[in-house]
Amino acid sequence: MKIDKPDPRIGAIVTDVDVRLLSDSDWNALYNAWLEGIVLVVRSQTLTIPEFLAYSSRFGRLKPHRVRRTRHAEYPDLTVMGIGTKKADGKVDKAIYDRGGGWHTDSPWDQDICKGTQLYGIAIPSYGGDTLFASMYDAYATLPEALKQRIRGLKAEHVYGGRGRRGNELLDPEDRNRPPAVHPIVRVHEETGRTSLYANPYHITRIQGLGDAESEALIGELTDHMIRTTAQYRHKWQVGDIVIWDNRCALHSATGGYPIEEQRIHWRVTIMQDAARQQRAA
Ligand SMILES: O=C(O)CCC(=O)C(=O)O
Ligand SMILES: [Fe+2]
Repeated sequence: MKIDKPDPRIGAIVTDVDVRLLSDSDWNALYNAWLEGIVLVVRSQTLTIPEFLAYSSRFGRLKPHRVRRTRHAEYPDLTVMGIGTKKADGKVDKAIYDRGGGWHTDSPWDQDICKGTQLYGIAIPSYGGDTLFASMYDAYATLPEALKQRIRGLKAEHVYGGRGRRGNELLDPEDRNRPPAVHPIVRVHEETGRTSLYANPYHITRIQGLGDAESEALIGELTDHMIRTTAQYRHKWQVGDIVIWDNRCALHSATGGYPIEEQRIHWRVTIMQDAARQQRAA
């Protein structure tokens, strides 16, 4: 097994390994490379659904996604991304095509935030469709001191799709108006102990304890800072890539821009950290 880290701040690329046959020491090296690298890419895998789920479960408990209509019928822990980009009338289904576009973390609309998300490349278009990742450790570390002081102790509310409820049409009607989940804007990572910014630009609705205008202004200021970090990794997909990212300390964004007549399909799982760990961190 070979692990490359082109940028020490973000990204680890693993080759020469079959994740079905990992030794204990390779598993430990891989897990640590993920924690340090935030985004871990394992190239050239050939997995069945049960094999992908079994490997994913090594990172933590899997949770079916709130969007029910893209869950796999037989394996609800698995979401299939990218099916149905073209509607029956030939028009683009923007909710499917644009899914994951715009900087965000996954499931901040859930009170238990997820630990990681893992995608497996099944069909990859000939161009476009990259995924971007940004380190929120770096975003926090490079905040001006005055801003660090200002956000200390603040908490923010998040709902699916944020202020515009974007992508809400993917949800079943009974899931569309759930109450917001509340999370601290500054968080300490349960496993690395490092501090990061957690102010999801996409799903955030407001910062508690501030007036509307002040909350909007602060969200804008934090967003500008978060997406400007240079600690970014751009993933160019190949069929057989497994990519897992740490949702506790990174933003990501699908970049779109791939030909509509080509397929871009991924298997996807949401990986949770157990409640006890999260409570300890709170
Ligand atoms: O399709 C992508 O590149 C990313 C999708 C995404 O945001 C997700 O699966 O959470
Ligand atoms: Fe996402």
